[in-house]
Amino acid sequence: MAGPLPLTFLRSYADVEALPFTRAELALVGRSNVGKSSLINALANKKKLAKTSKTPGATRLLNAFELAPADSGRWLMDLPGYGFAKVSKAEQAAWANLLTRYIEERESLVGVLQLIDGAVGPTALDLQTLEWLRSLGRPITFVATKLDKVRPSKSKKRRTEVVEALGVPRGDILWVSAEKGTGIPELRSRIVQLLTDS
Ligand SMILES: Nc1nc2c(ncn2[C@@H]2O[C@H](COP(=O)(O)OP(=O)(O)O)[C@@H](O)[C@H]2O)c(=O)[nH]1
Ligand SMILES: [Mg+2]
Repeated sequence: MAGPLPLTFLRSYADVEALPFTRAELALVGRSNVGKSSLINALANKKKLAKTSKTPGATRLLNAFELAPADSGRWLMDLPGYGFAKVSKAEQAAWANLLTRYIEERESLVGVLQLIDGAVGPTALDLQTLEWLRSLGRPITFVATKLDKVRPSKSKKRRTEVVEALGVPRGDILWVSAEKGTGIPELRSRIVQLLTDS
């Protein structure tokens, strides 16, 4: 299993046109507060590579992280989270537009990691997003986050709930805890495979 991913933060982009040519990109998609930034930090085993927040909605740009070596052109993208109610409708629409355009238009996008909050289970918005990703034919890897917050007595039921809602085989969902490190080595291997196979 893979050790920490050699990721460096490159920069943030406010629109899709500003992105340069790359070889392969993988994007983290999920609702605001699902644990996208924490996951990037866990993958790299660095505390402050990606900004995490108790205040959802802090990430409103396309944040590019590059897998070493420098200029490999293999990127992991932290995208704006969806479904954060505490900002204006106009601002929500702007973030959603950025996310939508990136996913629909980006040619070097080889796959999407869709994050589902394991402590909450799939939301209506998660399922709507999934339908959209499927309609675009984007390859999806499912990651259920915050495993440490699921009580052992509830774990079996929650796993079944996630499997049924997403409509995929049990083995297609990687359960992780950024906090405890559970499942992180497996996810690192998967990411390296996806980014270097292309
Ligand atoms: N217990 C627990 N909390 C987590 C985990 N991952 C993220 N969080 C917390 O969830 C909140 C949102 O995380 P963040 O990574 O900023 O989410 P983002 O909005 O999707 O980037 C923060 O308070 C994190 O500390 C996890 O694996 N376990
Ligand atoms: Mg974030």
